[in-house]
Amino acid sequence: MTTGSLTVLDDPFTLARQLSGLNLVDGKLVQAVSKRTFPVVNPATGQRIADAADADSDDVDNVVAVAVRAQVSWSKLPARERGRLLAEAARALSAHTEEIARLVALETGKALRTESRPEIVATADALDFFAGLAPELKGETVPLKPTALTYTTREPLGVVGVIIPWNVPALIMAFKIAPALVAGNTVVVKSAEEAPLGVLRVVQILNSVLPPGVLNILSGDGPACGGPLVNHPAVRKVTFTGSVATGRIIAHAAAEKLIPATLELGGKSPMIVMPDADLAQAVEGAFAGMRFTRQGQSCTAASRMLVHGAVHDEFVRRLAERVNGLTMGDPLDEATDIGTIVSLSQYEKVKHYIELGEAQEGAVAIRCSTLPEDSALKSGLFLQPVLFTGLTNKSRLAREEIFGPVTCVIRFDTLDEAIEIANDSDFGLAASVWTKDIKVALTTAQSLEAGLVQVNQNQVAGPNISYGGIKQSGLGKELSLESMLDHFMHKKTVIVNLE
Ligand code: TXE
Repeated sequence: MTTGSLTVLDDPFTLARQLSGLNLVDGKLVQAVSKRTFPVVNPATGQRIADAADADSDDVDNVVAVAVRAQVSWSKLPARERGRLLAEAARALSAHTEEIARLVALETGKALRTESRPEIVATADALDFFAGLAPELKGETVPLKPTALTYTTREPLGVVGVIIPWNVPALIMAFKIAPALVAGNTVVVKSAEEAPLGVLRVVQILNSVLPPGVLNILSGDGPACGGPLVNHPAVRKVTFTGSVATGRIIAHAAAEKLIPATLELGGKSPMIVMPDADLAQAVEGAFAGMRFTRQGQSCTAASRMLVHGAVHDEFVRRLAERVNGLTMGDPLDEATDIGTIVSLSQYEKVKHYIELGEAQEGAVAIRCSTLPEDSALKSGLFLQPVLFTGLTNKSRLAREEIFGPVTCVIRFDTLDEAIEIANDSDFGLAASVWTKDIKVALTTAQSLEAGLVQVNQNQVAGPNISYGGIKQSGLGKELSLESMLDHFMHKKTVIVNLE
């Protein structure tokens, strides 16, 4: 099948080889200036599936020059025309959902049915959502004085640097590139080392519709490629999702240049289960909120479950039973619920936390699901989900982002205690409260220190809600009209003297 100028390639191994060693600059697939590459590994088998271009500052200089040139004509297009092109590009992407989902499953280890396919469907939806917001790039008139006409216009910032992680690579990229492009900016993306291929394919497909140079992507090492991108004098805004440590480096660089930076960092999101909660619903919410099907590799993962003593044991029993029912296996197999951890370094990080938890007095580790027996997967980075009980909020497991299938279930006796524990964290990304009492729900939502609070649900989000954390979870907001207007544009005021 062919859509636009690109043929759909359902075999992810062939597609990976075709994209091997390439970046996309000015509408063309090109090697890195140095011609260097690094291997891309399938975490389910440990085998190398392709190489990725190892771009550095020379590539950054080239691509930023391209993006600066392209921005002149892109910003002059009527906003609705930019939106129309992005909507058309989103449709082209939809026709390639299956092949990209398979490629993302192959390089990240995320199961196709439960994670990778829904991600690509959501990616096209996010692009389409922002495409539809093009008519909203409006200014205002201001009643300064009767003898002056005062108005504001929204203007793009210029070239935007986008640095993305590997956990939800295509969707997180869409959250950033879509508002940036509709606003009239041009974009240079730096993909994550672990997942460079799926997003390269997404950008290639979008480029079959968008003018050349408007949307470009490099793969490369964080400091060697992401660093020069952030520091490049012509890059006027940076938007980043990743670790707190890298977020700090990027924030410093942005402060030095005095450009805005949006940072989506980690989380340690609490989920408060009150004794009157519908327990079946809360268990299902815990299951979805912890994102077990993604091996807990989610910044909003409900990784601190605060459960009232009256329902604690039953909650743990039911949650363990629910997670036990999941099938772990080859990410490309439709029967698989849980695939692998993304990389060896993440696998070792998560295992270290599990060992730490097991060494703590009083902690009980409940291991769920069974590792796959398939011998072809014996070198895969499979890890059984673990529920820890008997930990306190002071333990490292409850304080640090593990980014794996490890949950702490902490017992509490009063709502005040639960809120105190929930807020006793360096992070403030998401939180939820589970109760049938509306007053408890609303007062708790008011007291929780988080960018997103959900009541009797978890992980139900969409591109039209504002998203972003407080404390060490980040700076600025993503998604919604607000992110496009406030974070990818500046407001210019014009005063016309009528005297
Ligand atoms: O993150 P990094 P890593 C958290 C999670 C995870 C930990 C480490 O806890 O275990 O971070 O993951 C680029 N200048 N999250 O090592 O290093 C890098 O190349 C510019 C939570 O993957 O932050 C990649 O593209 N860029 C998170 C991106 O930053 C740099 C999702 C993320 O890498 C750079 C991912 C530099 N100096 C990890 N150094 C979430 N909030 O969802 C690295 N990069």
